[in-house]
Amino acid sequence: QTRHQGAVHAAPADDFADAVLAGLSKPQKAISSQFLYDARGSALFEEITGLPEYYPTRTETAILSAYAAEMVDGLGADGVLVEFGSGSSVKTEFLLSQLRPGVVYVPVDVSESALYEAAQRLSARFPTLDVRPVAGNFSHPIRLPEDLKARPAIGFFPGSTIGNFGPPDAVRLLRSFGRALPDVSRFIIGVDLKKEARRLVAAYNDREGVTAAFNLNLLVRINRELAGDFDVESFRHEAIYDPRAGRIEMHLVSDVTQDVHVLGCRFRFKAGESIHTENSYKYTAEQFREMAGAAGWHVGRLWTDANTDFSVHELFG
Ligand code: AVJ
Repeated sequence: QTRHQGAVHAAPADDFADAVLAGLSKPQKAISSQFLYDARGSALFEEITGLPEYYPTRTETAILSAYAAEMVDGLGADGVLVEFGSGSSVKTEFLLSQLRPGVVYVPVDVSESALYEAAQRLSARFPTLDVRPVAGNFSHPIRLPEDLKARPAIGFFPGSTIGNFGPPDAVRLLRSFGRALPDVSRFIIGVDLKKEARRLVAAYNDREGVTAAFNLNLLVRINRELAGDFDVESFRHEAIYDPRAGRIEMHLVSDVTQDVHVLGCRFRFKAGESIHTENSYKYTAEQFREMAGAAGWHVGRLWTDANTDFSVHELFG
């Protein structure tokens, strides 16, 4: 079995149909993890964040709630907070509650409905906050509103979403965040840390099977949106830790030899053959700092939990 070649890039093809047809045509079938998040996938991910085995969300939340004041110290009333891939902006509230009246919050997300709902909620909770949503995919160049380009800014990228990118892509993404932000900016980013393989695998293979449902939902989505005929029952979720690459890989493994059709194209699976659906890289604090440096950032403070399960880094442009 050669399941370790062929990286899943976080955004080569934005179009779901193109990504699926191209991805299923590769020797190691692979579909980018960005496509796991349809409405059902997003709801299942929310459920994952509350699972006992899935430590990242609760650990990062605890770090943000303890150190929010330090993270945004010095940002004046003319400041801007830019969040990349803001989603529901739940973690952002810790930072927003520490900001001066008049500060502008710019959530950037592909989902316009998520942007709208977050803007409504945050404007109600923080009446003096100026919310200026930007619709866009953070893995493409983002344009800040013209009048904000010379303001002091803090970029925010929580959730260890950076973990979906292997080192070269992570460096490229960090560099593009630097280009999107005003010249002298601070960047606050959450990064999951390397740890015992057993705990990592448990976090991506929970006992309740929520992560399995999250992964298998990709096949349900293909069936619905791309006229697919995947027999979902004949695929199983697999999460493995590759210690050399330092990453969790999620796969959908076919239990049997079978043909599947998507948009009229036929794809063959041998028994045991998989579709690679996600990489979740784990970085030591030193590895992450090295990548940030390679992307042109200066490193600042580092916040972690007592167990050093998760890290929040401060970078400077
Ligand atoms: C949202 C990319 C940070 O890698 O931990 C959770 C996604 N996949 N369980 C992660 C995920 C399976 C998550 N990120």
